[in-house]
Amino acid sequence: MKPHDRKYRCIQRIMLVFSLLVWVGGIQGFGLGSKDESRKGSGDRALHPAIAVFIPGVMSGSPLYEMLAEGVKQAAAEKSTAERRVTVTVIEGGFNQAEWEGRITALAASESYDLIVSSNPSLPALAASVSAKFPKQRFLLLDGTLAGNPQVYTLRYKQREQAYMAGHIAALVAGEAGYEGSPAMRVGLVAGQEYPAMNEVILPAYREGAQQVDPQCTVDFRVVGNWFDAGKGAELAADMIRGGVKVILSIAGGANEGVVQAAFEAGAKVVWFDTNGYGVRPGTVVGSAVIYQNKAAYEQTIRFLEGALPFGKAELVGVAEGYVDFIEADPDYQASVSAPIREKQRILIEQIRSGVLRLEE
Ligand code: RBF
Repeated sequence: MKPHDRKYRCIQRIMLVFSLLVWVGGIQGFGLGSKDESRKGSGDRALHPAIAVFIPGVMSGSPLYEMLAEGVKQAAAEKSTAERRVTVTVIEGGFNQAEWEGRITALAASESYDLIVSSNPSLPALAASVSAKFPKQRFLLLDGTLAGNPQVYTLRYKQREQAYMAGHIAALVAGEAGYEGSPAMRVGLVAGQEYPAMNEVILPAYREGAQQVDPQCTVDFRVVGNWFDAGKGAELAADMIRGGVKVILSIAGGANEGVVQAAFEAGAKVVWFDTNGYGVRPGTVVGSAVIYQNKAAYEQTIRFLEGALPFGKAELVGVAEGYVDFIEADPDYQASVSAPIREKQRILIEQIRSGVLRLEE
């Protein structure tokens, strides 16, 4: 072999090795690129939808939040296949309400979730603010209302119906217990905090329902100041009971436990809100005016996963639509409330269900 041939072969080999290196590097580069894409989520997410459930508070003690997470998870499980995994991440926002907008902004900024689900009357305003900064982020919000924002769908419950049924049973049971010493019947309401849905819908409707039983009935309304302090709940309930209140509606999250304990110790009664609460303290809880938020969360998540959730729309559902109810079919209700009272409550529920009694909002 001539020296210049050897040189030529050598150059050829170097070029071959070089082009192989470029080729392999190219593949690796492409591979890294696609991994990056999936880390950001966009490539993978078209196939595998990701949902964040933001709990404005903590789940424990707040039935609406427990039902929210349950319904979303059920829908995700049902819509997941080997090819299309739907993931659900539940994030507890904690009790510091000043932090919620920052937490939701961070969720949107991560670009990790196709949908942020939450539940609370204060959420639509926060979502409106975050949606303006992140035009691709979409929200499914229950127990609140906002129409006309193309990134937000809301579903609110007819809480006038729910609170009216609670007031009606409270006054019936209080009437049977008697209100010796007081000039007129008084029923109690303990709330976690004051907010428009409480002051403008729930409290007035509770009073209205009680006044259908006794037009002179008044409401002793107390506020815990947070959604967790069971000691404060017990203190407020005990004070009410000393003042002659025999039945208390408790809407105070974790503080409900304190209200029930105080009522039990004093022989007073409690009406439960949002879920079936008879089992919390059988014999003390005499009514359960509920919202089927697990059903709503499940159905609306299914709608989203099918591409059919009407963003921009605000819907309102109640007894007639099957989302608000009063639980009668429970042995603890039947054991702790007399037959004549249950009959009167049954008639009221029937009137609301059939539309004979219309409680518009
Ligand atoms: N309800 C709860 O049970 N637990 C909570 O932690 C809770 N936090 C709330 C925070 C805000 C800012 C507002 C406006 C309401 C909150 N509620 C909470 C009340 C809840 O949205 C609903 O009105 C009641 O559960 C009655 O259905």
